Amino acid sequence: MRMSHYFLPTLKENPKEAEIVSHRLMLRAGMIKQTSAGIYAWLPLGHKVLKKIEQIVREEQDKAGAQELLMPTLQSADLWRESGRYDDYGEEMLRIKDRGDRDLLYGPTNEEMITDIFRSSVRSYKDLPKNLYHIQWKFRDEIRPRFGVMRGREFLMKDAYSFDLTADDARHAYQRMFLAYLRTFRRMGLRAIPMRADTGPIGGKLSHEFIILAETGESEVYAHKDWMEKDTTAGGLSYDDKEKIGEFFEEMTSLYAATDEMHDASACPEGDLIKARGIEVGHIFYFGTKYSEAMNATVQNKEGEIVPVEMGSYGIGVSRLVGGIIEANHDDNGIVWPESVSPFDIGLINLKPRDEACSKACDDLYEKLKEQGKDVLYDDRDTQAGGKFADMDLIGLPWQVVIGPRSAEKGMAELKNRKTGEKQELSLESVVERMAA
Ligand code: P5A
Repeated sequence: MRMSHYFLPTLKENPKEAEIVSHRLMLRAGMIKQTSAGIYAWLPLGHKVLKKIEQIVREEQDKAGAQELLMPTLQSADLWRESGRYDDYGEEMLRIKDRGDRDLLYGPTNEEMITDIFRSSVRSYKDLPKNLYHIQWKFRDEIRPRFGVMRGREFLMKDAYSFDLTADDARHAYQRMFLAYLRTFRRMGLRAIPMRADTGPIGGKLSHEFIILAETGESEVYAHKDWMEKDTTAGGLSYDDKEKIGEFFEEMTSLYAATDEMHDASACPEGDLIKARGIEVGHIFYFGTKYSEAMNATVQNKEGEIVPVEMGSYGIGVSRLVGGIIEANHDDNGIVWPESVSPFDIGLINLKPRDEACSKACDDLYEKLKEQGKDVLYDDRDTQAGGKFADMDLIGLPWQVVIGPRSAEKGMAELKNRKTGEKQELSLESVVERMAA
């Protein structure tokens, strides 16, 4: 993408309304624009990151055996009357009337709708287990939307729902998602700690929040210090290995970590305990038959009895993750994207577009890198070098390639690693080789 054509409205000054670094940087890097309180338009650069995160979430859900579908944002209030949550959910729910005076709502979550989809077609234990998910916009009329996309009113969530015959099977479904979540967050370069959590309006008894530590986090959390080094990827562990997944879950949950509401200091020696602030990027629930009983979602078991299905639900804050990843990856000059979610692979800076040889070298390199399948943001604007460096650092692509008239003459370029700041003089061919590797 040529920057001279790209819609990238960067800002030099810090916007006054932004209280935390990720919000400031997202506005300054031209990633988002607020359209109403807690509601954002995703501009091209922000949209690319959102889609990358969404894709990692999707791939890891699919690997864990969940199946993607897509439910609407608008829901009928009647479903929520069946579960009893229409009145319980309170002011956070955006209620709408259609022209026929029927009550609708903009979904804050989809337990009721998925339970309705399930009950309308599944009859037998032979159809179980199932895990269905979608990645869809949600609306919660938060009293205090703040910190940009971190606590929005409209936000993108991945929500999965598991259906099982027995409580034991449901616990296994929960453990698989637990593992899938750890793998998902690691792929984004995040250390997310699973913490025992309160179930709130979703309900049930067993619940974990996945928390990344950050000074700007909204909640107070407690964790054993060993979490800072713990390997949470469970490499080699197969989703078919039920027993090992159970053991992995036991191992992970035996190391202490809890949110404020669930904290019990007697469960962890004071000297080993870390008290910190955290950002909740995911939340999983096992709530058994809460919805299936209320909404009559039943199957026939092996003995021919009709029983309510055992359910769980599993959320990831996809749009919140964009902010969360920036909180964990930035410096004084801007964002430092992990490669897996970076909006482009490489930023190419042409220091002097009016210089014919310099532009030729840049244009050639741009084409070669694209041939290698690299996504390149090419700063071909006829503007001051200082501003180009600043913009490129601000938007945080992992690699920068800089070419000026002098280096072009020698067939050389400067390759900079955004994270370490390390710079290297390389021939143009070596740049292509290095980037392709
Ligand atoms: C689990 C999936 C649920 O809604 N029902 C379906 C369950 N859980 S949750 O914890 O309430 O939300 C899941 C994740 O969504 C993100 N999130 C938000 N992101 C941005 N702005 C918000 N206002 C917001 N509220 C929730 C969080 O990452 C949360 O873990």
